[in-house]
Amino acid sequence: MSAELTAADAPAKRLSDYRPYPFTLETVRLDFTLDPDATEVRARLTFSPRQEAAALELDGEDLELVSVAVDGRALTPDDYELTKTGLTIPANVLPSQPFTLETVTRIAPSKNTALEGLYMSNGMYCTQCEAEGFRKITYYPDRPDVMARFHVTITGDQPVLLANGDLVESREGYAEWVDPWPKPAYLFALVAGDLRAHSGTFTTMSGRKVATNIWVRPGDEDRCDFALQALHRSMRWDEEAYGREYDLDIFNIVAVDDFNMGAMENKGLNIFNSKWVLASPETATDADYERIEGIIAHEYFHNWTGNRITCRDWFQLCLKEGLTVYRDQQFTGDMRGHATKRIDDVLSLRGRQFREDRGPLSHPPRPDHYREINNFYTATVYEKGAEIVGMLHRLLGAEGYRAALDLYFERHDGQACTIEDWLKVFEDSSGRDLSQFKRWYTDAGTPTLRVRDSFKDGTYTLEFEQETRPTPGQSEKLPRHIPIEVGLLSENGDEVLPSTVLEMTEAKQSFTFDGLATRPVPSILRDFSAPVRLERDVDTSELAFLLTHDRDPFNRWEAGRALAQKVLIGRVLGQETDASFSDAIGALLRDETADPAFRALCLNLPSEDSIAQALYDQGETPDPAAIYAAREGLARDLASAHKTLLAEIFTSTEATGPYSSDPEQAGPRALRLAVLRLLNRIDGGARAGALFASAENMTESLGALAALVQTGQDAAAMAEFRERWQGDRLVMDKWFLVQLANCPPETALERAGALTGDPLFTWKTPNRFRALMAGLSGNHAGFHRADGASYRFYADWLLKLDPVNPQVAARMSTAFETWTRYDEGRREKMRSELERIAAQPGLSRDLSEMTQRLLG
Ligand code: 0A1
Ligand code: ZN
Repeated sequence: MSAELTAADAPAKRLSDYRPYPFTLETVRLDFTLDPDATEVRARLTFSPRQEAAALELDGEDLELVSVAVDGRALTPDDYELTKTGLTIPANVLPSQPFTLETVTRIAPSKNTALEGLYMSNGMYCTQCEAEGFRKITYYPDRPDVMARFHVTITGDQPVLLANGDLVESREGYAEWVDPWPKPAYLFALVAGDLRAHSGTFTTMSGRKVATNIWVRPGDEDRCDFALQALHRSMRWDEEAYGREYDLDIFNIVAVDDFNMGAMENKGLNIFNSKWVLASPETATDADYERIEGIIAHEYFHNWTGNRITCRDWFQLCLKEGLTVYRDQQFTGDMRGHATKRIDDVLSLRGRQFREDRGPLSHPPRPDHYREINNFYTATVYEKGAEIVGMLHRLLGAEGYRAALDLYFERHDGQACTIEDWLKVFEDSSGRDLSQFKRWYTDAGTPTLRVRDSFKDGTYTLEFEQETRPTPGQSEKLPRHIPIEVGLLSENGDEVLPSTVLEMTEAKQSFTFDGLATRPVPSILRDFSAPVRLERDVDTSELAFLLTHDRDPFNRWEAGRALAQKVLIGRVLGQETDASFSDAIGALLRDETADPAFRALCLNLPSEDSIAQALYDQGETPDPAAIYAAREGLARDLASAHKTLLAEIFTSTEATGPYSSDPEQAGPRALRLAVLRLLNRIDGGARAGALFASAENMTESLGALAALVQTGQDAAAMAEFRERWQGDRLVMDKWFLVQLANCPPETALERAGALTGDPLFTWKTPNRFRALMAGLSGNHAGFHRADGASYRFYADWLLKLDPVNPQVAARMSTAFETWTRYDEGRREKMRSELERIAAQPGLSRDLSEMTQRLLG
């Protein structure tokens, strides 16, 4: 069991230790005979040596080895070395010519609760092999730079038997799949079960017909069409935006209920957490629809950025993830509007990645060491990785970016690549030197960008200074190459300098703009052109001016956000605050020309966690209860100040006609719910109650429920919701989450405790565990109660989950990543919980590494 290996005995892997594999793997034949307790895997691997006298090292974990043969000759245990982590056949036992290794192994998918390798979910077999799960299926060089063509047979009594590639033979109880594209083992997939397909056809740009299927459990067929259409939109978009065509005759997506992550891009056979496939208006929210479309796109886009061109080693993870996230962000922007998409993405970047970067888990997008790679599927690798691609796009322009990507696909198709290969493509296609830019990949930490400005004799000067704090293991930081998009506005709001990208490369650098009649108002870091923390002394009137006049929608929103943050921090610290934020909100509420989704984003107050972070960044110690009170107080004051306008908007945004998740309907609905959240503070939950009673879609139903929970008067609605949806696992996840994330903080822990006793709390299902625990940790003041009781409760559950599913336990431990932000009392309490976890005998490598890093 890998759980017995603790971080203490697992040495860190280092990028600098990379060595190519000494064999070429020519062909792979796998024969599966399925059985819940004893699945037999017969593997025939043909290797040809690339070096003289190299031993054959194969990874393997939790496998029962039945037999090993080389070129048909059975080996005895004296011929090889078998350990907990693999099988080694010494060079003297191997031919110096190409040879075939045949192994037979047995595994027990029904006992696999870690959900890595081959496991079972509701009677269905499925696999998860990224990053290192294939070694739990058979002995194999489980590393992404070993790519091979797979030929797979499945024998089993399930009606549907799926694997990667194209189906070449099938009869009852048997299927044979051949994948013509060489791939690393992490992209292998197998699914077997009683499944139903929702099917379609996609005709590619060269006229080939591709069969598309969404496979689900019986009964879920009517919730698949949105995902199928999203897949077709993604396929078309990748042809149009990147010239990338699909390359097999079939594309399958399978939905499973037990899944550690969101979804997985296995070649031709994507496997999805059912949460990100199944959608109907009654059960999915507008936000779910948008996420489903985005994740379907993400996994599909991996076909080129990840599968056709993969990573040389796991240190390069952001090569495929950063680029693919960037591509899915572009896609969603094209489908649903770029301005709101950018704001959503920046909110999530700051909420997750900046938070990660500011604490003990900070690491470079391309780390140079790790113990457990599963712990590096992080916001830094994904979201910051995407920001870096976005900066390259901005620096090179649309045409330059497309030329670089064309060269990337042309030069590296079929290869396992590095960040160096990627940057070289940009250098070669643009003629630019990107050696300084590369620091974005190799350095951890979020740079702070300080700005000062001055105006004299018609010349306006912007003076920038960048600084990055030390991060774990990296104390000295050199300046980065930062694209700063700016525009200048005149005092009546006209743009006197349209958007321009300034390139900062020095620690301190000034830019001047001549020939101006009056002092302009700067709009800096438009469209959030770089993942930095901007620091500038701006007065509230200038922010209010930008909120009204900026042409750049991101910076308009950003000005409103900065205003809100200023007011909130002022309230937390007991300082005088002025009325400019409330006035600006009033102006926005009256501005019917503004996009409703945009207005909704402006009305949403910064989260308690982000206020805590802002205080910490300013050198203050955040007090969770004071933050909660300040935010509630501001919401109440805004509601009182604008109650008539808000009530009018609440009425006028009521949707008519059948539900659609399109932005045309989702935008006004988002605005309506944002307004409801404010009015709810002064109407005693009256509107929320009425909306809950009349709602016909999950967006409104859940929005109303969240508002009721916030008032503490939700008992009847909660019971009714549970009664109606108890048979629906996805909706019940929402039920668990919504009450904990939104309830008054003093009730959160008690509620969480009671919910763990609910028979529907099936904690071994990752989605259910996450719903409850993320609900609690998302209740900022409830999680950070001063007595530390929530910390203890949370840590107890991590310890309980760890032996069952270490990967999820480790990911959930990030609730503690902000422990250094708080006062001594809370810090000590969190630290002692982390130490208690770290000291647990038999702790998994996953959670052990996380607690050690968290403790620094
Ligand atoms: N590559 C997938 C995410 C993923 C990563 C790891 C997994 O198991 C440890 C599962 C999925 C993606 O980016 O969507
Ligand atoms: Zn991905």
